[in-house]
Amino acid sequence: MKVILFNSPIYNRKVGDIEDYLPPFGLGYIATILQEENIDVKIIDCVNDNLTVEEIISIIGVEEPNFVGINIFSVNFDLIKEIIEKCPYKTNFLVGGKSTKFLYQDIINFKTNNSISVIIGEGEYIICDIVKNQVSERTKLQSNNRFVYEVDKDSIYLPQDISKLPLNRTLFGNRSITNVYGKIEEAIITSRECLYNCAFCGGARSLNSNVPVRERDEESITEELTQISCLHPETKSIRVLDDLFLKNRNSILKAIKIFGKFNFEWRAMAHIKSLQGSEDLFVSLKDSGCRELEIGIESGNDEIRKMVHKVGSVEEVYDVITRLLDAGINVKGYFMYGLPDETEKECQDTYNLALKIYEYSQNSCGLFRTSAFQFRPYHGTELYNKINKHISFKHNDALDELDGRKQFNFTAGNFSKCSDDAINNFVIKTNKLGENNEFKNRKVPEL
Ligand code: B12
Ligand code: SF4
Repeated sequence: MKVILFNSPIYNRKVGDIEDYLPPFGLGYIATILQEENIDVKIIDCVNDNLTVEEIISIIGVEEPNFVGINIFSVNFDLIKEIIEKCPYKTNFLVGGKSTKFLYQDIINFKTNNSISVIIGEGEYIICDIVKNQVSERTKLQSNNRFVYEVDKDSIYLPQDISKLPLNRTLFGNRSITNVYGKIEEAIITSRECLYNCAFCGGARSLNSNVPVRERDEESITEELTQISCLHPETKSIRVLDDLFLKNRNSILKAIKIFGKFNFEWRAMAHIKSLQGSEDLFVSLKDSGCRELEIGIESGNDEIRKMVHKVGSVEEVYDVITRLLDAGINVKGYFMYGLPDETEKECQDTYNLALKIYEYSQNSCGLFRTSAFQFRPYHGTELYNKINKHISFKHNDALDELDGRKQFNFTAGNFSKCSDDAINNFVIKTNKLGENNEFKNRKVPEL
């Protein structure tokens, strides 16, 4: 039995200048469990390896896998359809990822004689039984050689305790990334599902209420960090990719304790409301190695923030972030422009907030940098449903001047009250804010 898992391509062409990409963790967890079951499995990362549809299909022809697993996103739906429909070789397709919940009806209609199994939810346990043809739960939908499985809170295939899930990082090959601070970095995931409910996000709680939020315990995270130190001793920094590592005061204390045992610098996603009230811990957080927190600020206008259910007011955002900067913790702020019916004035409010924080950071110990996007409606999200029309994605070449960000510059159109040029300008000038602040040249205090 042979399985190939493809981290799906996001471009429909070769890209000239290769950027740094994170390895596909979801596929890593799946491949690890398949390996433990003695199934021959490999991961091919089409994004990192810059593979075209034709190249992917020819790999399937050469390797002759019994199963081809592939993840699908809103932005690359058409590419996955093309791969599956154009593949002339006999195999069985497995399609997974966050968006399958809203796309499965379309996926099972792809035109191919090969079988297609769509997995909604977490794939590592069910995939073993699919491959061995011994699934013990009913399909959500089945017709001819099309199968839809759903792994929700009632499924025996849901990993209830994610502290016990193994991840064989050697499956990713040597993928260390040098971060913006010049440190060799590995990423980890410490939780699944999110507590928050942002109207633009496929991970929002209201869309995933049939799957519980789960976190890894201290021992499990410590073990993974120890493994990283052994496997990649050159690693100097850890990036925590999930949203809940610092979800409240207790988890901040847990983070300080875990990283206190290592010599790593670390960076993590965080939320204003999760940090508020724990400002007294910021210095200890910094002392444990916390170099940077990445915060989804999104908008600098309170009405827009309410509309997208972003918790915390503009004032609270400013307060918490300036306190972090005072404590010497750097902040990366994410911003979004072009939300449905957003006006130029509302976009300007967002830019003004970014600018105000940036100006504050000029005289603080911590640095501030930015990452700005054009809003994109992802299938199934509240804003997607509000827009309620057929959406297709294409690359926005107008943003190509921004270094290292092409992988994120997709657009599905403009749903705001601003012109395309205005949105592009806001995205470009907000991204450049971070660059302008001599970020890379300034002597950042070493920990
Ligand atoms: C961290 C993250 C990233 C990171 C790292 C992703 C990675 N390489 O692992 C980065 C920044 C690289 C990233 C990139 C993108 N991301 Co992202 N990302 C996330 C985030 C916050 C967490 C994902 C995660 O790691 N979860 C933990 C792992 C273990 O779970 P998982 O990846 O979902 O995989 C599990 C299941 O989904 C399933 N599964 C996944 N793939 C497959 C495949 C098969 C065959 C099977 C059977 C099962 C299966 O089983 C896995 C194990 O349980 C989610 C939001 C969220 N809360 O989930 C968004 C999210 C998944 N991303 C999203 C998007 C759109 C993207 C991009 C397309 C953005 C872009 N460039 O335009 C790219 C895709 C690039 C690519 N091909 O990898 C959307 C997807 C929505 C949608 N409808 O498409 C989400 C939901 C966020 C959002 N804003 O709505 N992302
Ligand atoms: S954007 Fe982040 S905080 Fe908001 S729902 Fe999605 S994963 Fe949660």
